[in-house]
Amino acid sequence: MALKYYHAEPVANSLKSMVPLIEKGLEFQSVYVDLHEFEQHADWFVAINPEGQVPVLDHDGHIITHTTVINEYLEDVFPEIALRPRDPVDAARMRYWNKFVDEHVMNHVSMHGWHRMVGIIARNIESGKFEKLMERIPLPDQRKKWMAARSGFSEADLANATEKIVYAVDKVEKQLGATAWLAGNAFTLADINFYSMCGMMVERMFPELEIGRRCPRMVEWRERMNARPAVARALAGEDRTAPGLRTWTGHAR
Ligand SMILES: N[C@@H](CCC(=O)N[C@@H](CS)C(=O)NCC(=O)O)C(=O)O
Repeated sequence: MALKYYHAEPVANSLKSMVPLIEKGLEFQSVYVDLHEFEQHADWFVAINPEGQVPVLDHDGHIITHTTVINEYLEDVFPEIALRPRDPVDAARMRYWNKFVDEHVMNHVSMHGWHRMVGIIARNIESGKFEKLMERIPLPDQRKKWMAARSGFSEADLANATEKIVYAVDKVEKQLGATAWLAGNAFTLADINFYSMCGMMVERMFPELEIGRRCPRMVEWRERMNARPAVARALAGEDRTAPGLRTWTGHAR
């Protein structure tokens, strides 16, 4: 049995499937894909994932993509340490939250992240070179996102994204008033999902929301997440996302 996990820095999607791998005590080979070098669009990587995105799980040669799919796959194949409730009603609750995070949270937090961070990377690349890099991006929407990051997202789009994030944190806060974890009284993939996409960084990204005051239960939940050894181990991976740390050198494997 061999597991290989292709990923970038331990944040957002790359973190979201790394935590279950570690929670389940699975041995896996970690393969770092350098987004700053556009390795996700290089031939060697697109041969593995034609969509040119991280993360990717390779299980004995079976390629699994998209974090929610990867995480459910891990539950199906390695059920011993369960992160999905065995009770179908509770499992449905977990999937409700996963759907909410995937469809209504991830893209909005991501837009702010791209605006602040990826924008710096994109603007550091000289014209001509940038357009060439864009041609290699397999997903049309992803190409548009890179171009928007370079020119800057509109104020209206950013404000709309913030509004959706406020709705999401208030919704989570309310849920945590009723249950200890998002999908009920057990820690599940839904907690890992919201934490990776929003919960771990919402205060840092949006100080103006005063999350500490607005969402005290979410802050307490986040501390419980941080205290999990698997989360701490995943976060200990090298983080090279800070803008300015890297500039594009133009060589892709
Ligand atoms: N729905 C996908 C989203 C994957 C995704 O957005 N990956 C980002 C990193 S967090 C990526 O590869 N970005 C680089 C790019 O698209 O150029 C999943 O759940 O895995």
